Amino acid sequence: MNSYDTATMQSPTRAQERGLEAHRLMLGDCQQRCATFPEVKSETHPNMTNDTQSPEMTDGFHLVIDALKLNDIDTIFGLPGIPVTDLCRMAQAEGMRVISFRHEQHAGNAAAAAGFLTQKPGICLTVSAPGFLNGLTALSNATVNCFPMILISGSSEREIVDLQQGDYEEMDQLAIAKPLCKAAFRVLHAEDIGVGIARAIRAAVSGRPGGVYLDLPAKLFAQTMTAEAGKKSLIKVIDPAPRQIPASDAVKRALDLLKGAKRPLILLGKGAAYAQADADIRALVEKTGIPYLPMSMAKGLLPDTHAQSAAAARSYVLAEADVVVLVGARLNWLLSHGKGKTWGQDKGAKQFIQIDISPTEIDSNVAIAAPLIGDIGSCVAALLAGMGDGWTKAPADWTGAIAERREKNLAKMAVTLALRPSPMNFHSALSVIRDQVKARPDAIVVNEGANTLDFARSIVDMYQPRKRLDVGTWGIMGIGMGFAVAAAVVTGKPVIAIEGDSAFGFSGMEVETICRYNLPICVVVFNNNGVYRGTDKNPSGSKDVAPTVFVKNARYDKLMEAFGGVGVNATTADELAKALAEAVASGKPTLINAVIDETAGTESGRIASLNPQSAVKK
Ligand SMILES: Cc1ncc(C[n+]2csc(CCOP(=O)(O)OP(=O)(O)O)c2C)c(N)n1
Ligand SMILES: [Mg+2]
Repeated sequence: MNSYDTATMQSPTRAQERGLEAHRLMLGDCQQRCATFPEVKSETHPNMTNDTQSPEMTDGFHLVIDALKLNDIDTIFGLPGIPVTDLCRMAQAEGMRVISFRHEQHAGNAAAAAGFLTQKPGICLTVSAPGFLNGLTALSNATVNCFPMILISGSSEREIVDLQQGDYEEMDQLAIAKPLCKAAFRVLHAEDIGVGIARAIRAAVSGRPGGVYLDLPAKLFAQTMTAEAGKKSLIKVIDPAPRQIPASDAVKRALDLLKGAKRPLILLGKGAAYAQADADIRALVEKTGIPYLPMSMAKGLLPDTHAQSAAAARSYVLAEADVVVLVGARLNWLLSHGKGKTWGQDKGAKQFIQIDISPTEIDSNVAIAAPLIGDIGSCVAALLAGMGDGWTKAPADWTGAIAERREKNLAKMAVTLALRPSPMNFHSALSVIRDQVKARPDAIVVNEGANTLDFARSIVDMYQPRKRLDVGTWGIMGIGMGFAVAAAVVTGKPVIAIEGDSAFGFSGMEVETICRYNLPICVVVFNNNGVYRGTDKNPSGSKDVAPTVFVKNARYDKLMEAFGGVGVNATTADELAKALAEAVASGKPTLINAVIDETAGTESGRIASLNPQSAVKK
């Protein structure tokens, strides 16, 4: 059967309007009847709304909303347009929080951050083709970072798309999304919406979390069915992320290895932060006395000021450790793949205990002596139980040697942080932010840039779990405002976004979104006039500036003022401290243009070794 129906042939909006209109009529009819005859409510069958006893109807729009709500999903990050405009409106009308962005990538990043913070899949809603593609970067990034999110995108008509007949925003979105996320589904019939959402939720949060794509063709939204059948078709997902208990022999193998360690080290990754097993992770560190290193988004799982933190002696511990316990941390480029100079290649073989939910992560870069497969909470609990009460603490000569280096490095850093150069450099500006975060440890820090990222990560101490969101596994620019909006929306806590001026540019227009929803976000733009620094020259003599250089002395604070927020131009550490304290205390959307010495940064920040250099001298 040719399934073009007249509604589709005309235009998707007409079809949607009819669906909405039918719903309004039913709603109005019911409200009127209930007001006039209050008793009708109790007498009438719940699925019958009028005197002719025709069954109450529902449609694709409402089934999507009902399915999300049934699964305790109460927020959508998105951007309206055909065919999801009414979905946005109706979701808001039905009590969901709908946060509408200026570009889908930032809505997607917000969904990803919400997923990381809550363990529930964040929802990003986009229009077809271009909107979908804009959201796809975030979906893919979420998958790489193991953040649970669902990108729900409207799409054009299958029959036209598959014959490539040139539909409005024609694109085979499902095929494009599939290799870039953890799972991808399409729903063609309203009665399958419940299953589609259930499958998407499970795929996003179970096992290793990730991004899921859900394709909803325009025609689906106006499809109707009886409310009763619709309700029955929905699925409340039970135990969406089941615990995965590690095998007891694997626990024993890990403990046997750890017992013999002379220079043990614990490495906490963002998987450990995601797990929300904070008390047990802290107990593991403290019971064993083992020094630990947090990856950037695991900072604050234990306060960075903790006596066992080896962050200030990082190179020493990575090179010298003999047994390393990886807790939700992958041996990817961020950890130099577990080998080479960073890991003290001349100092004998290192042995790894790796806790991960995914068995295929093991041996991905180096041999893993003791894999421990399961969810992080269950694995850490099993280790603690296996240790019992008499566990011997890490050797004092090892912890003492680390403490000595740490104190020396911290003292050196304290001197640098106390300096007040003019103009500000990264250290003096970040020392002020460091003090503010210490005063408000519940504030969430969002951080991107190159130098701005690297310096902030090491200078700004975190005190509580899941308070730091940054560029993650890919080192991607553009997460800033999306992450900041999500953090403010899902936690209600103050957010401090520490942004390189280049990094900020990727999502800068979302300051309007921040103002529109009046979110307690203070953006601090580290303005050094460019990518890495503002001093590059164009060697050709033509009038274009160098590719890494921006307009000098730009006033990013004016952007925030344009939408009614507070803008401050800070040229000294004192001005920055005052403006930041006021922003955090007031909760008013604020942007501080922090003027940084344009010569202060270095090319590529701390990953210059990854930057290919030309061998040809011209
Ligand atoms: C999506 C994306 N595009 C480009 C890059 C390359 N890149 C890395 S850092 C960076 C910007 C660094 O400049 P800025 O944010 O001003 O930080 P600064 O070093 O000046 O403090 C860029 C463009 C990236 N990581 N991600
Ligand atoms: Mg810069």
